[in-house]
Amino acid sequence: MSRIALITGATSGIGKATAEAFAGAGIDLILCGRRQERLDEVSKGLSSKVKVTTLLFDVRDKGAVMAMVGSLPDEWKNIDILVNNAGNAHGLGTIDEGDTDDWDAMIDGNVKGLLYVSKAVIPLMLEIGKGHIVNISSIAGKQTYVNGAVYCASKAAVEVLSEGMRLELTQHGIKVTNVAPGAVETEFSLVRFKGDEDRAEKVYQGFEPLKPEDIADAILYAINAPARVTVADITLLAGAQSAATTIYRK
Ligand code: NDP
Ligand code: 8X3
Repeated sequence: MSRIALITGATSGIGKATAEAFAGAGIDLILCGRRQERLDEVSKGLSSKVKVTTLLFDVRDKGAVMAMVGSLPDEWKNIDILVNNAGNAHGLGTIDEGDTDDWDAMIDGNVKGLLYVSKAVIPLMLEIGKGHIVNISSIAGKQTYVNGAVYCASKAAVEVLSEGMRLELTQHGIKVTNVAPGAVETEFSLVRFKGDEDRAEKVYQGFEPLKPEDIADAILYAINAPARVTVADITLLAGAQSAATTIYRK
């Protein structure tokens, strides 16, 4: 029987690459995001390989998360894999000068959003007595960097939530994997710098950043590991990267 995965943030970057990798592995997909056009586009590209359905919601909207996951028809309710990927950085700056709307977006999306989606999906996994949750953290959750305190704090929270979920859920046959990527070229920097393409491009100049597919490969490895193995934590840095902000550029 084929597995079912629910992926948040499937409209772009790591989430989209994960959807593609899962489709290649024959995993049926519940794709989530806030941009219906993008969801339709990704869905159209993959529906020749696997069954695909889409859910449109903002992870920050508790009511919408519960309603949309609750609206899944019975044949989609047996979710085997949840990839909590939706999230972004918003802005880069000191706390005294920080924009509180940016903080809300990061803390509400990266932390509370991940919690809401997990709260909606975990009972479905408990009912079938199995499951796998993959939380996308970041090297920023392990190492704080200048001007990134709030984003780093949001990802440190993801690291702690992964640990907490593993402590709570292992006894119920549900595995939890924390994935912490370094610099991956996606729409991440474009979002962080509010559409400033030149600034976003500079983040990835002078070295070869990770591709979203590299992270998808690691996720696929974790979810395909034998029952006796829990892949608890994976950190992936770019080849030229030795720490969150230490990157050797040519
Ligand atoms: P992208 O900007 O390319 O993708 C972000 C995805 O998250 C989009 O699909 C977006 O979809 C979705 N999303 C963002 N906010 C919300 C929200 N409030 N509600 C629902 N969906 C939301 O960036 P990445 O692929 O790089 O980011 C994916 C994850 O990886 C994030 O958690 C990020 O923090 C993490 N990460 C990224 C790294 C990088 O260098 N790129 C490194 C380490 C971690 P839509 O706009 O359609 O809602
Ligand atoms: C994204 C990677 O180092 O830019 O989480 O924060 S970093």
